[in-house]
Amino acid sequence: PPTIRREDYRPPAFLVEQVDLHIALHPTATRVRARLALRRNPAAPATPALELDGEALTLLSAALDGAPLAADRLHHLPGGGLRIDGMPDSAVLETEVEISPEANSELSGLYLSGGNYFTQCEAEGFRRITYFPDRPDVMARYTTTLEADRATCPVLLSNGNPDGAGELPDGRHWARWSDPHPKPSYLFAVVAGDLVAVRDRFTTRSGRAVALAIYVRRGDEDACGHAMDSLKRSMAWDEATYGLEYDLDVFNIAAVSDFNMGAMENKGLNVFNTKYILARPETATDADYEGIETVVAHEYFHNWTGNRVTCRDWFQLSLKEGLTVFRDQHFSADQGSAAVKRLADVRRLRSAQFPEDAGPMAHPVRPDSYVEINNFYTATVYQKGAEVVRMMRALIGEANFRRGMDLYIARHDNQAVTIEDFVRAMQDASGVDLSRFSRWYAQAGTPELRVWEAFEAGRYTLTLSQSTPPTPGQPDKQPVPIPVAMGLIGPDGAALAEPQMLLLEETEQTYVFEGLPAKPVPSLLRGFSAPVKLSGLTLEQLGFLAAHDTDAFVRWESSQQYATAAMLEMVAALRSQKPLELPEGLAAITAALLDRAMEDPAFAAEALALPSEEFIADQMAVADPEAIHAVRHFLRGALGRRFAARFAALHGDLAESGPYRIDGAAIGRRALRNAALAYLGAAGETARAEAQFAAATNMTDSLAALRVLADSDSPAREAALAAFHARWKDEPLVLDKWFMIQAMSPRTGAAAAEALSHHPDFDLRNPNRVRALVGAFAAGNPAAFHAASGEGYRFLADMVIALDAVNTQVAARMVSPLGPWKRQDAARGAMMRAALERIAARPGLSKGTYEKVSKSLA
Ligand code: HT7
Ligand code: ZN
Repeated sequence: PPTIRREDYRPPAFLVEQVDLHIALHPTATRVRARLALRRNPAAPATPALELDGEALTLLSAALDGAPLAADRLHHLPGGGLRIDGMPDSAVLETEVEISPEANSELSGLYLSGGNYFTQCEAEGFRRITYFPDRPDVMARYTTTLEADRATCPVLLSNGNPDGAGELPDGRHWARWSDPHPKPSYLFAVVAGDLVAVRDRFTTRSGRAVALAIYVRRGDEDACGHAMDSLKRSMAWDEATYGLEYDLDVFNIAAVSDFNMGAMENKGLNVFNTKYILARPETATDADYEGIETVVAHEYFHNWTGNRVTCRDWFQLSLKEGLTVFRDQHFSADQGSAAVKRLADVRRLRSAQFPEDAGPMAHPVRPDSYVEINNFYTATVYQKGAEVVRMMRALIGEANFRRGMDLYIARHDNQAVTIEDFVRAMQDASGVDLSRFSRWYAQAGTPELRVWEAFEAGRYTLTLSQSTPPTPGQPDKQPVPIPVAMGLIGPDGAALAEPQMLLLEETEQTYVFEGLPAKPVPSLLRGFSAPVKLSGLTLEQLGFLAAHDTDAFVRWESSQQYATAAMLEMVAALRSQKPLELPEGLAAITAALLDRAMEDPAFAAEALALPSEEFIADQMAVADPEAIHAVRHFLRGALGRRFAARFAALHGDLAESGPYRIDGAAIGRRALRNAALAYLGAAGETARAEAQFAAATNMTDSLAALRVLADSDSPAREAALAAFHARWKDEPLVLDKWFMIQAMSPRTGAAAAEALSHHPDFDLRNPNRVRALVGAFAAGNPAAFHAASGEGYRFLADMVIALDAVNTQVAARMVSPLGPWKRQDAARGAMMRAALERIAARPGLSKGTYEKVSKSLA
C-alpha cells in the first residue's frame, strides 16, 4: 500500500461550496443522493479532471450540470473513487449511490448498532457514504435531508440546526438539517433510530438560547445527568477562559454501544461511545465519571479547536487533538484538585506515550508519513501534543497564550490550517521566537535530562544536559528547548531560592546560584514542566524530596523514582537468586505517606501506588516480565503486612456513610480506602474485600473489591466473579468490566484469556468488548502476556487475524503490544516476531494492520 508523505501535500483542484444530501435510510440498501456545487480552486494548478474519493459504494447515477455523465468522462479508480474528465471551472455534480449499513462492521461511514443508524466520518469515512473530495481542506456548507420509516426511526438527526420535517407515504417521514458553518467532510454525521432524548438548555453569554439533548436507548435516560452537567460546565468554562461561545441553536449528543474510539466531535451532533455518557453510581466507577467529564469537555472544545478552525491535512492532526487535550486537561484541573489531575495525566503519558516514543511506531507529534491515518490517532499526537502546547504556554506566559489563542482563531476562523499557523499566532502574540521550539513537533523520541551538581562556599552549580535517543527514520537529534520549573530546598525543608523556570536550550547548560547557606536539594521539573525523563538524583535526595518538597508533583515523582530504583535492584537480586527483602527506605517513605494520608486522600492514593510492571520494564535494557511481576507482587504483600494495622484503620475510617457523592473529596476518600483494601488483599487478607463486595452500593467499591478477590487465591474468587456476572449480564458496560478484571488479573493466564474469548458474551464486533478482553490482557497483564510459553503472543495474533476481517481499525490497534519485541529477551523476542510474521502472512490483510505489523518487524 502507498505511503502518504507530508511533503507531497497539494491543494485540492476543486472546492465544494455547497453540499445537499438526501439520504433514504434502509438497513441493507440506503440510497444517498448528493448535489455538490463545485468550483475550481484558484490556488491549485489547473487540471481537467476532478477526482473524488469513494469506498464500498455502488454508483447508481451521475450527472453534471443536469446532464448524465457519459461513460468516457466517468472513470472508476482502483481504490474505489471516481474521476470525471473535462471539468468546467464550476459545475453541479449530482450522484446517487447505494450502501449497506448492515454490512458495515468496520464502523466507519454509515452503520447499524442495535438497530439504529450512526455515522463515523473521521478520518476517511465520508467516502463510504458518498463520492466526495474527502480531505479536511475542502470545507463546505451542508444541508441534509433524511428519510426513514417512522415506526423504527422516529428520530432523524444531522449537523447544524433543524430545518423542516414532514410525513411521507407508506409510514415514512423526513427531516431536514441545515448547517450554516462550512465544515470538512469528516465532521458530517447522521443519527437515526428509536432513541429518546434527555433535554436541557444553555444560554450563552451573548444571549443565544441553545437546546441541549442527549439521545440514548430507552431505559438509559436516568444515566445522562453527569454527561449533561459536564456539557454545561464545559460551555461555561470555554466562555470564561477563552471567550469562546457556542454557535448553533442546538447541541445534540447521541450515544452508541459500537464505536471505534471514545467520541466524535461532529458539528452540532457529537456521537459518543456509551462508555463516555452513561453513568449511575451502581454501574459506573469514579474513573468512569471522570472519563465522562473529560471526554464531553474534549468534544465540546473541538467546536472551536478543530471544527471552526480545522486541519489542512491529517499530518496536522495534533493541531486539533493536542490543543484540545490541553484544553480538556486544563478544564478538568479547574474542576477539582489540579495537582492530582496532573499526576493522572503524567501517569497516562508515561504509560502510553513514552513506550510509543521508544518503540517501532515512534513518530513526531506532526508525523512525516503514514500508510493508514487511523494508525496515527496516537498517544504521541494527543498526549505529547498537549504537553507541547503546555510548554509553549509556560514559555510565553498565560496572558500571551490567551492573546495567541485569540489571534489564532481570529486569523483562521473557517480555515483549514497547519501547526505552523498555530505556532506563528503564538509567536506573533507574544513576541517570543518559537522557531527552535518547533522542533518539538518535528522530532520523535523522549528527551533524557541529566543533572550534575557542585557546591562550594555558598555557590551551588547545577548542570543540566539533554539527549534524545534515535527513533525510526531519525538517527540524529537536535536539542529542544526544555522548560525546567524548579526550586532549591534547604536541609530543613525550607525554600532556599525563589521558584523559577530554567530554559535548557542547548545540549548542556550550567546555572549558578550564589549565597546559599547550605547545599540545597534541587526540586526539578515541578508540575512535570516538560515531557522528558530525568535522572541523576541520588536515592537520598529522592527520599528527601518525597518528604519535603512543596510541589505535589515532585513529591509524588520522587517517591515513584525511589520505588523504581528499589524495584530494579530487587529484580537484579532475584535474578541472582538472592532472597527478596522489603527495602527499609521504601518502608519509611510509605510510613510518611500514611502519616499524612488524610491531609489529601486523593494524593495519598496516587503516591501509595507502586510503579506499574510496564513502567519498570521500560527502565530495563532487556525486560524480565516474570521477575518484575514477582518483585512487585512481593513488595505489595510486604508493604501490606508491614502496615496492615494502618491500612485496616484507613479502610475502616474512610467507610462512607450517607449518600454517594461524586465530588473530588469523595472520590479521593474512596480511592484511598480502596488502595488500603488492595494492600490488605496483597497481604492475604481478603475478608474485608469479601465483605465490601457483598455490601457495596456503588461500582467503585464493588469493582475494587472484586479486583482484590480476582487477584487472590481466595476460595471466594470464583463465586464473586460468578455473582458479578449474574447481576450485570444485561449491562454491556458493566460486563466489559467483568472481562477486564479477569483479563488483567495475574491469575488469568493466556489459556484462560483465550477461553474468555469463547464466552457467549464475547463479541468481536463490539470494540469495547474487544478492548476489555484482548486489549486489557495484552497491555495490562504483562506477566501472562509475556508467558515464557509464547501462548500470550499466539492468542493476540489469533485475535488480530480474526479481527482484521471484521474491523480493521480495531485490529491494527491491537498489534501494538507485539511491537517492542527488541525489549524482551531473545526467546520472547523471537516468539513475538513469529506472531507478527504470522499476521503479516495473512492474505488480504488490511493496510492498517499491515502498516503496524511491517513497521514492528522492521
Ligand atoms: N476526533 C475524534 C477521533 C475519532 C476517530 C478517529 C478514527 C476513527 C474513529 C474515530 N472516532 C473518533 C475523537 C477525538 O479525538 O475527539
Ligand atoms: Zn479530539
